[in-house]
Amino acid sequence: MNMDEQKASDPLSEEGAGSGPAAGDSNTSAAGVNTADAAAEVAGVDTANADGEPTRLYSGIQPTGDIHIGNYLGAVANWAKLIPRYDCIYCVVDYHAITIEYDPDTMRDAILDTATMGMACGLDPDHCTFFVQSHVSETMELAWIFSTCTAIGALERMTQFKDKAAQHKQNINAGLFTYPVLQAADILGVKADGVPVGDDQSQHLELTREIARRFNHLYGPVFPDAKTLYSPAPRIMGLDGQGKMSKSQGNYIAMKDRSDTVRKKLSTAYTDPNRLRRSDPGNPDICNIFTLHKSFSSPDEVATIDAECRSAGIGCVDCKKKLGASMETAMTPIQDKYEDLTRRPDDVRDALAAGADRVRTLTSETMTEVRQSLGLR
Ligand code: AQP
Repeated sequence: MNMDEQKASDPLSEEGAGSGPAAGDSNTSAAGVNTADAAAEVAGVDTANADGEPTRLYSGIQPTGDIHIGNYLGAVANWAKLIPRYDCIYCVVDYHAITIEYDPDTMRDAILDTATMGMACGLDPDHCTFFVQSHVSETMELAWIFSTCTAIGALERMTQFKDKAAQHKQNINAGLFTYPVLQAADILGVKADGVPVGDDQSQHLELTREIARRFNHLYGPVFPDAKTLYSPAPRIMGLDGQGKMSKSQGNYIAMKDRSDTVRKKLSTAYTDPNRLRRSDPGNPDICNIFTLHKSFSSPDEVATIDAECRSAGIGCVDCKKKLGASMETAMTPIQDKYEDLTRRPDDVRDALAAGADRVRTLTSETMTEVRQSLGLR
């Protein structure tokens, strides 16, 4: 399958360590999509590998709904930019998705759809490894072993578990609780030493590092210390201004949404809460619409909007109209690519199968080492 080449920018900033995950300063491509360097983990958090620079990256996305612009800006767009520079392994994490209630009749389509949109967003299987989690069963074996290296107290502290348990009171299952252990097995099974994610995953990745250290301490040095890599926009807020943009909260713009839908959703989106009248000066620093401009609009337009918002030269309605136009420019080629790929589902399936073959080989090699280290075989 031939996909469009992704334009490479330097995706990891060595100086990024210390700059933190603020959604902000960006360079913007002619296509209007943010191409700024990804900042590495915040200062003070242990992230470094022995030689500092990761070589193999792993990350995943759940097939729990439409990929939205939060997933895209926080993760998937960055994954695509990292492809030319690293050995990138990306995954549709269906085993993670079954930790909440779901419909088995639609799951197969949801997995294919997530993979299709991922490819349309630039996860070109000719240049990275892209697969479905449940196609590699060796990872589950590693997850079991890791569960013996994981303190229950550490899992109890996971804020995502607390949030999901509150959202799914009728189904607080053991898989939801041990979700980060499986995530650690996904990452470490392929010995990835870099994990590009949105900032909602920081705590899970700290646990991945703890699990690796515990295993290495008990059984010998097998696993790398996986570094967290943030995109330039690691947290996109929901349109309701109530928290992060989430599939489950319905506060999102889907990558599939065409311009009419985008404009409609933007028209009611939360902005600077202190700007009550058109004549009030606004504060772009606390406006989610401005954050989106930084990801979708050109640097010149961002600078103009910043100045005009602060001086009340532009109102929120016009600001949103400009954002809608920038988003249309950036999203239309992706949507066209997605539609093209939906007409060739077997190409998508074949690419995913090839990806699973490679990951199975890598994880099998790791498991041979792991079983020997454990004294099992
Ligand atoms: N709002 C966001 N801003 C920045 N990054 C985000 N990510 C998710 N939401 C935002 C990043 O997207 C990647 C894939 O996420 P996921 O699908 O595996 O799981 P999620 O974080 O649970 O996604 P949602 O949309 O928020 O789903 P629900 O509602 O089910 O919780 C990850 O790298 C994530 O950081």
